Formats: sequence, structure tokens, C-alpha cells
Amino acid sequence: MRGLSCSALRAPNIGCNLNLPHSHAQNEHVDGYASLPFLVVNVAAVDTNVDNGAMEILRGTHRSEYKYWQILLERPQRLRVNLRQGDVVIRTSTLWHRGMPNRTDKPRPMLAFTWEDGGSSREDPYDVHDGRITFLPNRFATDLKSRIREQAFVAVPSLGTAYHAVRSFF
Ligand SMILES: O=C(O)CCC(=O)C(=O)O
Ligand SMILES: [Fe+2]
Repeated sequence: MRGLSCSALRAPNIGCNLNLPHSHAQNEHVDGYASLPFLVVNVAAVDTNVDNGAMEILRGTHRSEYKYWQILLERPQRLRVNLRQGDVVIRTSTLWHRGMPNRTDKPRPMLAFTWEDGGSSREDPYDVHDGRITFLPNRFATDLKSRIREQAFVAVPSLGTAYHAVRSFF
């Protein structure tokens, strides 16, 4: 990754996307802020396919800055990233993508090495959270209000699409 990057990289931040059984599709998104792109390496911890929620990517969307409404209008080609255990995906944070439903009974882990702000500021990036595996919420917090919001977006996906489309105009 150091060889690929146009700026100096520290060690990456260490994470893992745990796509839980019977999850729902995320909204299409870029990671972090579009104005602050960073490199991402995803590693398949298990064989990953459409059944257990292989990520969907929107082809070519890292090449220019897309607003959500432009994604809806231009409809870039969508691809599922099917991976064998150990396969590596190298992408920028600004490639539009989303987690997809895991229709199996097993969680689908996918490692995420990310270089926001040039990478981890720790000597050992695995020291994060005192070196313990720590489960964190993702796009929605876990307080009651956030859970209701999440459930509403799950029940009526068009609500989320409309909300994000309107927000992306401003
Ligand atoms: O788990 C995935 O397939 C992708 C998750 C993702 O894009 C995210 O949480 O930002
Ligand atoms: Fe993401």
C-alpha cells in the first residue's frame, strides 16, 4: 500500500465489517468524507458471495465526486465483490459501495485496513481498544431514537433513498 500511495502512510487502522445474519442492505455511500479520501484494504476472512452479503460497488464512482442524487440519476454499473477467503480488495474510500443482506445464519466478517488521516497514530495499530476485540455500532447508534430510525429505513427503504437524495442537494 505504501508503494501505491502518493503520500506517506503509517500502519493502517484495523477494523472488521461484521455483516450479521439476516441483515439488510445499507444505503450506498462513500466512507468518511468525500473531500478527505483515503485508501482501504478489505480482506475476505471467509468465502464471500451474494448469499452471505458480498459488498456491492458502483463502478467508476471513485473517479469524480458524485452526489447521491447523481448516483440515482446516472445509475453507474453495480457489481458484487465475490471473494475467496484471503482475497484482497484495494479501493479508495470514495468508491461508492454498500453492505448487502446476509441471507445465511453465519456472520460474514471482512477485515478493513484503512488509512484515514494517513493511518494509525499508534505504534502498534492492534493496540486499539486495549488490544481487545470490541464490537461497535456502524452507521446507526444504538439509542432508542437511532434504532427507530434504522428500523424505519429498513421497513421503507425508499424513505432512506429519498432522505439521502434530498440531503445531497444541499
Ligand atoms: O460489510 C460490507 O460489505 C461493507 C460495509 C461498509 O461499507 C461500511 O460499513 O461502511
Ligand atoms: Fe462503507
